[in-house]
Amino acid sequence: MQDMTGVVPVTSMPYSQFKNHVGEQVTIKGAIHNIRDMSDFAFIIVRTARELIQCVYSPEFSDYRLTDEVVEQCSAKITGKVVPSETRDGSERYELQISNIEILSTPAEIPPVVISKKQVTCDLSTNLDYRPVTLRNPKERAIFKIQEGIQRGFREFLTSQNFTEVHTPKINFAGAEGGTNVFKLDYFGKTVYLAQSPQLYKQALVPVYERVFEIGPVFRAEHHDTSRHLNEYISMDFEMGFIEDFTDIMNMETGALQYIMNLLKTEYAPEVELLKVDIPEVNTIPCIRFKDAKEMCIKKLKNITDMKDFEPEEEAFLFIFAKKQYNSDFLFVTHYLSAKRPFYTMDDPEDPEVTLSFDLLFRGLEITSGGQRIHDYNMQVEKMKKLGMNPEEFGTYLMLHKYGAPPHGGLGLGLERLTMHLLGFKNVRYATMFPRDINRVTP
Ligand code: AMO
Repeated sequence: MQDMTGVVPVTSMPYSQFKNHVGEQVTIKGAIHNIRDMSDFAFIIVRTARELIQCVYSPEFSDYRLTDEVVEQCSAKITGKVVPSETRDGSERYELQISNIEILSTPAEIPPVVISKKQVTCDLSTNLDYRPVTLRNPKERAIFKIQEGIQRGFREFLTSQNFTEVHTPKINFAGAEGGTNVFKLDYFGKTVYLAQSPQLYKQALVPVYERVFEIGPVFRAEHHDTSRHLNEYISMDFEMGFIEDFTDIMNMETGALQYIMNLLKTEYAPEVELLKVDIPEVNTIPCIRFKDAKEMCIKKLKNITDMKDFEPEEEAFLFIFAKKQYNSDFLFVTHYLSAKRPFYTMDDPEDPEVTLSFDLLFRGLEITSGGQRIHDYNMQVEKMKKLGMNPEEFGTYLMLHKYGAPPHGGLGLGLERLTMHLLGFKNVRYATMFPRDINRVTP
């Protein structure tokens, strides 16, 4: 064998390069996505990693003759001459006049769902049942390219702001968020829990790195089948030390969202165009206190029963309010009731009934929770006792406070929820590559 050089040349010519090779023979590798055979010639659409490339077969172009081996979903190496193609709107496009097709692999069966049309038209459940196949549809795969852009933007922005990327354990000694939605696991005879969030660990890392972030899976044992809850989702978290107050966290999130939306516009333009994504302007994000927002909702909407949180119709109303009043798709709601926030949340010293916390609503859906944390040891132990928790069970978490932590805070942003509302989906599963919910653990 020859020595490894560390270089793997791209063997497929990207479509963006075609304009520099008009009249030349080039080679692309991809899957045969669609064949439209017109007896004396055929349009063969080739799906490469991010593009669909139109290739045209005619016996006039070369000695190559199309065979029955060329079927949809076979992998192939196609060689042809780059020529400008005729477009209805006169826009500049190119196609390949095929001079050879080398088959690299052949599918054993025809896919059970049609993926070569503009859109996958089967119902959601069937779409998810055949996910490895339906994801090949350009619109389906574009969803997750956009999702990649969101994560990438979050990562790039925070890295530029001196955050250190970390990975915390997903098998934990306790649930971090309280409530009943925690998965229990038998761990060599001991009961342990799947991480509901990286909360306890990201806080522990503040005295180490000052600013940390994590993008990773978290688990919630949601017992209901809703359009916005998953049992496993990707949480984009950060935590930062030496904050002046919790508005530092909200400012940092605003910066991250500005960066993400800009990145999508520039580097994800093909997917934004394909999915007709309505990218929100993020200039400044307005803030409203929970109490004021609640009063407004009660005045405008009838039958509000939950006084401690928002019901979906209140969130929808708050979106209309933010849009009308501030022309914003985002709205920070602050100072949630202490009774509704987890044990690590800092109460407002001026009014201990409320917390120094916030949610971010995007087009009427909660996509983020965050706030300032308790950093004082005695205060944290007291709060745990008040909530009926046993501080001894949280000994390793409390090392953070016991051995000194700066004022700090952070947030968690649900990746699938942000993707869902950015793309205008009614169900979070459309924005989840391989969803896990109460009825689904495959594929
Ligand atoms: P919270 O529990 O509010 O806060 O979760 C943060 C964000 O995660 C998303 N989310 C979900 N997405 C899909 N399916 C679910 N079942 C689900 N549950 C939550 C939402 C939500 O806003 N530790 C805190 C964050 C922090 O304070 O740093 C936490 O996890 O978008």
